[in-house]
Amino acid sequence: MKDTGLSGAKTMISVILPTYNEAPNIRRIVCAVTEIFRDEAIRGEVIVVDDNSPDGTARIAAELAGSCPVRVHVRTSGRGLARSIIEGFGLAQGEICVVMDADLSHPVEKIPDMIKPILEGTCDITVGSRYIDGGGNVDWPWFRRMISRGAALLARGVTALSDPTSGFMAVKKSLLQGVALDPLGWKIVLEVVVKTNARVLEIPIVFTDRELGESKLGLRAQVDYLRHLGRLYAYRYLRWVKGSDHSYKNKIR
Ligand SMILES: Nc1nc2c(ncn2[C@@H]2O[C@H](COP(=O)(O)OP(=O)(O)OP(=O)(O)O)[C@@H](O)[C@H]2O)c(=O)[nH]1
Ligand SMILES: [Mg+2]
Repeated sequence: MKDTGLSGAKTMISVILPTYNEAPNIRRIVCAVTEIFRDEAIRGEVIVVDDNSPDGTARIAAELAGSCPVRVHVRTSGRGLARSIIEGFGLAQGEICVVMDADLSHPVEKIPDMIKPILEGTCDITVGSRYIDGGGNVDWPWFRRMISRGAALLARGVTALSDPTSGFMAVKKSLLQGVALDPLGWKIVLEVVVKTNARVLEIPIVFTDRELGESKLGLRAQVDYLRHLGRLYAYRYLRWVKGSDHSYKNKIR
């Protein structure tokens, strides 16, 4: 067992996996996260929040409960990625919540790097970034890269995050208490970072395009992103103008 400084820590970690039709990936991701818990002596749980996927994702995840520390929550109304993650926060027993995609695009081996700075008190949130030294994208088509860069540029006015559309984050759960999170759209990382105005540290990650299953990112998601950004700009600047928030962009390290 590696000594990462995490072993012996009493802090519990909840890894939230939102899923919709991830039958080809769910077993691999839950087992991979469980292995990281074991190798790094992390006291952790996995919470699968499934939007009643017709492909049986929830059933497969539930079958793993005998061998992995996994709980499955099936939602039956109001399908939505951000909604699912917000419900996952509510179900989490851990003091730190890690949010990641279930399609193996986010590197599970980075979980220790994501939680360590929070355990050490260096920051309250970590965000996996493809756009800092050591980060990157593998097998991503040029148009996806372009959309990602464009989306980051549009968010510049509300956050200094280099990769605001990243879906990989770790957050101290106590930070979310009393914060009204908007379930619109897909970008819960951006929502949490802007609304909590917390100390954020970016961790380099290499994002790998999904090998199995289908993307759920369509035109609707892009339109929702713009609507979401509009709401975040209004939120940030109204507070700033009213003087209730002096720094309209939180510091990113
Ligand atoms: N609960 C829930 N999860 C969802 C929903 N849509 C997507 N997801 C999950 O959210 C994560 C990210 O969705 P993806 O389809 O991978 O989106 P993406 O990474 O932008 O696009 P691709 O990797 O190209 O598929 C995956 O784990 C999905 O299964 C949804 O409506 N509800
Ligand atoms: Mg994906």
